[in-house]
Amino acid sequence: MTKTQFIDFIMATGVLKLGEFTLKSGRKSPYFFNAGLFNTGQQLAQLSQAYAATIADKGADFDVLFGPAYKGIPLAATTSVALAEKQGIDKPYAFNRKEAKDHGEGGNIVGHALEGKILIIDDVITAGTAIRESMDLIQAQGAKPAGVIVALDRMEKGQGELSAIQEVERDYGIPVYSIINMNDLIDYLATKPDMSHYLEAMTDYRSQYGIM
Ligand code: OMP
Repeated sequence: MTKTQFIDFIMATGVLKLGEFTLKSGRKSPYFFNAGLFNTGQQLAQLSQAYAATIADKGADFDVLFGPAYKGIPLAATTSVALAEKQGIDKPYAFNRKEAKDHGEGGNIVGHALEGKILIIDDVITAGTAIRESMDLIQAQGAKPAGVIVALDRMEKGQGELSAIQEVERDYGIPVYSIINMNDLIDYLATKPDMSHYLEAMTDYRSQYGIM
C-alpha cells in the first residue's frame, strides 16, 4: 500500500478526522487520528499489513514485537501475523496487562517474555508520554528498547524545538518509524481541491506546533 492509499484508507474508515479536536496535550488540532475505529477484520488486516510492510522496508532489527495495553495489543497481535504471512518475518510478540495479576500465571507480560531487542508498536505519538511508560516497562524486565513503530507521526514539538519522536530517538538512541506523517497528510490534502479549507488549517497548525 502506498502512502496515498493508506491515507485514502484512513479517511474512508473515519480513523482520520478533520475538524477541531482537543489533544491530550491541550493543543487544539485540526485533525485527529483515532486508531480505535479500525474495527473490522478487513480493516485490521490492511492496517497490520501496512505496519508489517513499513517494519520490513525499514529493516527494523528486533527480537520481540511489543504492544502496550490497550491499543497496542491488537496491533502487536495482528502485525505479527502480517509479518509472518506477508513478509516472511516470524517473530515473537508480547503485550502487558494494565493490572498486574497475582494468581495463575502471574506477572504482567502476556505472550513471549520481554528479552533482547524490543520493537514497540503503537498508534500515535504526540508528546511521547505513553511511549516513555513502555520504555520503563521494557527496561524493568531487563530488555532493551530497539525501536518504535507508529502509524502516524504528528511531527509536533515536544518540550523544546525537537519533535516528541526526535526526543525519543535522542533519549533512547533508537529509531522511530511511521507509516505516514503530518507532511504526508498535507501533501495529500494539497491534491484535493475540495479540501483547501482543511489544508489551510493544517498548514497553520504545522507552523504553530510543527517541527522545522
Ligand atoms: P502522547 O502520550 O502525548 O504521545 O499521545 C499519544 C496519545 O494521544 C494516543 O495514544 C491517543 O490517546 C492520543 N491521540 C490520538 O490518538 N490521536 C491523535 O491524533 C492525537 C492524540 C493526542 O491526544 O495527542
